[in-house]
Amino acid sequence: MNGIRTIWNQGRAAILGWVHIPSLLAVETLARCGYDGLVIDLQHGEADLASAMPLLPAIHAAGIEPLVRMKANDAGDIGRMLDFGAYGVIAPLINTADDAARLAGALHYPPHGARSFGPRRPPMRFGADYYAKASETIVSLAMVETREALANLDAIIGVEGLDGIFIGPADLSVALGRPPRADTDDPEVLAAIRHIIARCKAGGRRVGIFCNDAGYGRRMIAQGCDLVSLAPDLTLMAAAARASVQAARG
Ligand code: 3PY
Ligand code: MG
Repeated sequence: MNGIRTIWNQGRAAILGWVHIPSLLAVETLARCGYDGLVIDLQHGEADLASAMPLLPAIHAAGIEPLVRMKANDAGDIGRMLDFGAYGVIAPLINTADDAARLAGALHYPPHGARSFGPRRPPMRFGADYYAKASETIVSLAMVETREALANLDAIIGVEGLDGIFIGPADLSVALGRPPRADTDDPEVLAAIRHIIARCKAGGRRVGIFCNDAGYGRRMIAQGCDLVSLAPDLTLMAAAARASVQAARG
């Protein structure tokens, strides 16, 4: 079973870390800080497929789930990440039910999808019969972060084979004519976020959101989110470094 799904089945929300720096040592360290999983960001982080590969088992070795945020909704790339030990997939810019169906197709073996068979790491964890249970070992979230996605929200939510929606607040803000921001309190963007959460609940789907601030993450969990990501490694490092230098200067 996937640890994130276990947390959801217990009625709790999962808290994820976010990786922009594809350093093995940094990821091994972050993986032992209490998160339920780490997301390697292939879209806006420095990792590519090759540099992400050794990070996946390192995260699993710490007892938490390795997830990836893909750089695009690409079945070939998603298949490679799954074959090498990603147990969660977040796909950006899912704007239509067709986009969502293509994502679902990339995640599941036939007859539920079109994933090609060739897992390298997952059988080490889940055994030789991985093929039969692969779908339950993976959590999957389609990112809703455009006006088009908002317009097609119920159709996207209705696609079978995905766990739910992950909200990208920066792109969503831009889509609504606001500056790109996480942790936003802009009334129109907040209304869109609340709407997405409510439609996911109504459709029986999980919902998560990218956050920086822990307090904002708590608020989002209180408003119904099943999963929040907190400040990326680079953001945490810069904030701690800035505070440290400032404190020393007095
Ligand atoms: C967004 O806020 O748009 C994201 O994709 C989070 O990284
Ligand atoms: Mg985005």
